[in-house]
Amino acid sequence: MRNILVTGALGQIGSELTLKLRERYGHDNVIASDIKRLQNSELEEWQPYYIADCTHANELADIVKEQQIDTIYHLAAILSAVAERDPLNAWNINVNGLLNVLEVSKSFGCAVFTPSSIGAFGPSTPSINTPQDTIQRPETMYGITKVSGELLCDYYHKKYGIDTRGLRYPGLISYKTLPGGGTTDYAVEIYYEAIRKQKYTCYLNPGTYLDMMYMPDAIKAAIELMEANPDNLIHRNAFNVSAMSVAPEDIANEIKTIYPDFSIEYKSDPVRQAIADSWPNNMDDSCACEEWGWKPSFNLKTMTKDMIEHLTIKLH
Ligand code: NAD
Ligand code: AKB
Repeated sequence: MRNILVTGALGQIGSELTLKLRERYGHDNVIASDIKRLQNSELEEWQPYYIADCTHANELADIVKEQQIDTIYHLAAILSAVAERDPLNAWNINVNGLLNVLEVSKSFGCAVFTPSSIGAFGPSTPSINTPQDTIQRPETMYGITKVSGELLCDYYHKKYGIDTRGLRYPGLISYKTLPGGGTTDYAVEIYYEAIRKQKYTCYLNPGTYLDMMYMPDAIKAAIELMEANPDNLIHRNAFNVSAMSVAPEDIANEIKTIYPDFSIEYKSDPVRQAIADSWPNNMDDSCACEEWGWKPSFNLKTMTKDMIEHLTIKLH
């Protein structure tokens, strides 16, 4: 039986992963935590819930000890666009927060899942079919924290035998919780605006190809990786995973098959455009396929249909 702690549980991934973990391992065996205080109306849905700041190791240690946690899904982090506005805070949360999780896991023998990102690559990385093992010289603070996180997780596995595992997620698209300030957020916003206004102004230029994935696949990947036979894992902490490589006009064209009057225009934001231009167009995720059987279930067409169906209910 697993006793799981999720940090950053109220974020875009955590709000869906926590529910899935509770379905799979039993509601009370999955403890949600975040730095945010819950509204009264949310309390019942989220219990068991703790307020915990990952930069305070003692707060994590107290929960792990009290709840006899054996597995931590560490999702608390600052995303790429927000990180560029406050790089020191991003370093503190993304790196020192992870170090605290790893130290607590060393003390109490927990397994750790930590997401990395396409942001761990940079302009000198081959951008087409980006290999699993390649040049990683990111030029954003987010990317620097993500490469550091991959290396720290490898270090704690090799030196202390901690069962650390992780994925390089692409941009994630979902309808439940809005993204937390990344470069790929447009790929969520475009669906909301398609339903609300039938038009969208995109902050990335046409032709900006990036890897993307629908949230159900992202959740499936995290759970499958954590359940995989460790003997088969060579790349423990930073598996490339992708479901599709798309540019803004590809999503717009797919939305038009459902809303023929939908239109997109472009007004590039220089900061996010520069970040996107430094990331891969499409990653090679064959190591994830070979080592633990990764296979996405959604493509652009099936994801768009599902997003629009769910958002139509949510927004009306
Ligand atoms: P998010 O911004 O939606 O959620 C992060 C959560 O962490 C928020 O609820 C926030 O309140 C919480 N948090 C912030 N500071 C904290 C602190 N000091 N202590 C505890 N909690 C704190 O992020 P997300 O999209 O859910 O991302 C989760 C992880 O996945 C991150 O490591 C991110 O880099 C990675 N990732 C996300 C995507 C994506 O597209 N969503 C893609 C690649 C990688
Ligand atoms: C971001 O854009 O910062 C995230 C990511 C791809 O890591 N969505």
